[in-house]
Amino acid sequence: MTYELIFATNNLHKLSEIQSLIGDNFTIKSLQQIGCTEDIPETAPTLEGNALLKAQYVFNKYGKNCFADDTGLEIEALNGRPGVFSARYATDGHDFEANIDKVLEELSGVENRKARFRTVVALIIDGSVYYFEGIVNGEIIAERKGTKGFGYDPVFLPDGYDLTFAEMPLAEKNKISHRARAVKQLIDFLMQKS
Ligand code: ITT
Repeated sequence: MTYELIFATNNLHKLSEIQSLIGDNFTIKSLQQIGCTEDIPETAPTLEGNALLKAQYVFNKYGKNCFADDTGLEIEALNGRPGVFSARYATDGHDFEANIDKVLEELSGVENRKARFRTVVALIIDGSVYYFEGIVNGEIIAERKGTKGFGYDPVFLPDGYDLTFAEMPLAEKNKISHRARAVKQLIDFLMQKS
């Protein structure tokens, strides 16, 4: 059976990442494909809350099964910041360069560089809510390396690798990333249902 699911995101990088992770059993549609052009507010204080807000919005308005994710970069020496504020850490918008600058500045002279990306996926099927989580541990390096990916990728070095997420081919990042891990759990769950 083929599942149709809406992925409640406007981030095309994430859509293509997830599309390449999900096989033929699932047809994933973007917000754009269902004609949803609103910017869904992400006002919750946690990743779980924001993921649910986005999924709930689509489910309520369009009556379609859907999932949404929210991701944060959690830096140990900054008490988990930028966390739920990762997208708008330096400014109101999604200014990746300014966000990286702010993090590097805050970590300047700080020895503990430990950080992790954490993704939470909220899935709504027929009104029931399910959560999935994926984590990748690593560290924040002092200068940008690489041009692939997005967000904080140029300064994130995953544990056990000597390439940042921005230096790795997408296929490589997809094998180990926070989102990949959360989506893998989502897929395993859906497989059991199908
Ligand atoms: P949507 O809300 O439309 O899904 P978004 O860009 O806000 O897109 P997230 O809330 O999932 O995406 O992520 C928040 C921020 O965390 C994002 O803007 C990036 O700065 C950062 N981020 C998320 N995933 C990342 C990744 O794989 N690599 C680097 N940075 C990432």
